[in-house]
Amino acid sequence: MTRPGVYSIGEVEAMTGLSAEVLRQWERRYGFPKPERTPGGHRLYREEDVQALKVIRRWLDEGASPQVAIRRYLAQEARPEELPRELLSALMEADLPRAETLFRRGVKLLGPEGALRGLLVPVLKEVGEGWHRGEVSVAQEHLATQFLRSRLQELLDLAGYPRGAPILVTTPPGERHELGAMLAAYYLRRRGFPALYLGPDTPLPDLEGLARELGAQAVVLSVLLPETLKALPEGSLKGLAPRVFLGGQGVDAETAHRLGAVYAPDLEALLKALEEGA
Ligand code: B12
Repeated sequence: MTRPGVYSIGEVEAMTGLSAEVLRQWERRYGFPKPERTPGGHRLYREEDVQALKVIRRWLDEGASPQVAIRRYLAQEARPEELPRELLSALMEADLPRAETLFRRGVKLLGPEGALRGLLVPVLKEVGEGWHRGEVSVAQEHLATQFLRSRLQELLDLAGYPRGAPILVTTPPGERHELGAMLAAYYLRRRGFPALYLGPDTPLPDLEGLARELGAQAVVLSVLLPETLKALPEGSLKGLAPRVFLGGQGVDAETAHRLGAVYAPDLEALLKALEEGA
């Protein structure tokens, strides 16, 4: 006899159609479900386990493998503090459906900006740092960065296209780190600024030409590698657009000033400067 809401393995078998043998095997292999034990060692499953197993059973019937179905379920249930670690592990295992589920859960729990700050940026940094240390292969880094870049692009597209004189957002020539620029474009669009993200590594004459053609109100450059700015002559960013902003970890106020641009220490400061200039 079991307590209400608590079930023996036989009862679970009857309710879910999953055999006792399968339930024990999953527990050994995947650590799920994890029943309590009676003093005599008998397994006791909770109501949540039964509900979870019913969902997983449905996915198996639809053709998923047990491993995929269990991981997908656990991803759906992950707590906010577990999300970065779980997302990183899904990306390192090239399990993109699980990564997708985790990212969507992050957006649901933390909101789009919270998911960018608290999930996407930390995971991207962790992957990049792993690559810099030689612990993550180029192929793994590409797959993970591509996935994260696409999620950011998706949010950028959903942020709409505010009207008005555009703000061109890119990175300086030679700078391939592009997530900072995409993040800046996203923040601007969310605040109603017509930011256009051009992709990274834009030659300055082309940038100036496009800015003139579109009547851009500003150019915003994200800089991670200080070397990309070193070779540029004094005042060389000044004429790109009526206002030129530089931000990111590879630039400081002095360098920005030397090049004829305004230094934005962070995204809030950039928004404020643009609002004031409007
Ligand atoms: C991911 C990453 C990569 C990826 C880039 C993928 C991509 N498509 O973007 C890969 C693996 C390809 C890569 C390559 C390289 N990388 Co790298 N990379 C990183 C890493 C881990 C994260 C950078 C990133 O994208 N961050 C995401 C952004 C959103 O976060 P953030 O930079 O902190 O930005 C915040 C603020 O700065 C601000 N911000 C950003 N941009 C802007 C713009 C404005 C206007 C404003 C207001 C604010 C703002 O907002 C963000 C939110 O808080 C950093 C290390 C680190 N911990 O930062 C190294 C790092 C930047 N890389 C570095 C280097 C050296 C390289 C390589 C040269 C290595 C090599 N030998 O090939 C290449 C160069 C590529 C190139 N030519 O650009 C160095 C730079 C050192 C230096 N000071 O020169 C770092 C610091 C690593 C290190 N510890 O040595 N890298």
